[in-house]
Amino acid sequence: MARVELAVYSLLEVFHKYAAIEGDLLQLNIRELQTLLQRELPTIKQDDPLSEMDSNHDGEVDFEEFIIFITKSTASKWESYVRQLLKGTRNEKLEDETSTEKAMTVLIQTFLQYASKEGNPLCLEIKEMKHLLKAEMPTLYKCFTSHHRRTAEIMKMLDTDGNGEVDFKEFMTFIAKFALAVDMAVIRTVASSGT
Ligand SMILES: [Ca+2]
Ligand SMILES: [Ca+2]
Ligand SMILES: [Ca+2]
Repeated sequence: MARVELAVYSLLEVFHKYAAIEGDLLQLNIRELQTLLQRELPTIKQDDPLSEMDSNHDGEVDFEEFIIFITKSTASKWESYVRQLLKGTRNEKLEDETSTEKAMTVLIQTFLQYASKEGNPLCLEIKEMKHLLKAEMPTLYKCFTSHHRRTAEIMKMLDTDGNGEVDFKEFMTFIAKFALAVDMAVIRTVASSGT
């Protein structure tokens, strides 16, 4: 079903849709950023979103800065999601969410679905990690297997603290790296097509 890849593509799409409104096509200026947050992430209240996100202080938000912000926001969404799940107060109302919120929820739900199969229900053990990648990130998985990457090597990329399981934060760090690589590949393709 490739739900994770589709969620990442929709995050890319949202960034570029708003970044292309005016000025630099690959950066969000303050106006574009405010429009994006109002329309796509209405529940996130940010007094000064630009200084929050603009880590290189150039007055604009590039895709890397955007995806890091999304990663952090998804990680805090994960925490409240799991808390509600444990209390049994979780109510699914995906239809009210914007495409960006949906992408974040899909990342959380897909991770949980695979993580809860065995061992720690909130972490991916190696087999769960492999199943998730194979089914939900098939393009990346095929790329790994065509380079003869072993599952243990792939696991090392995700399990950055080396404790033998992938927690949600580690997963989102991996997703951010993947999103950046996809974004760069897309930009390179567009640039080389001479438009
Ligand atoms: Ca910046
Ligand atoms: Ca598990
Ligand atoms: Ca870990």
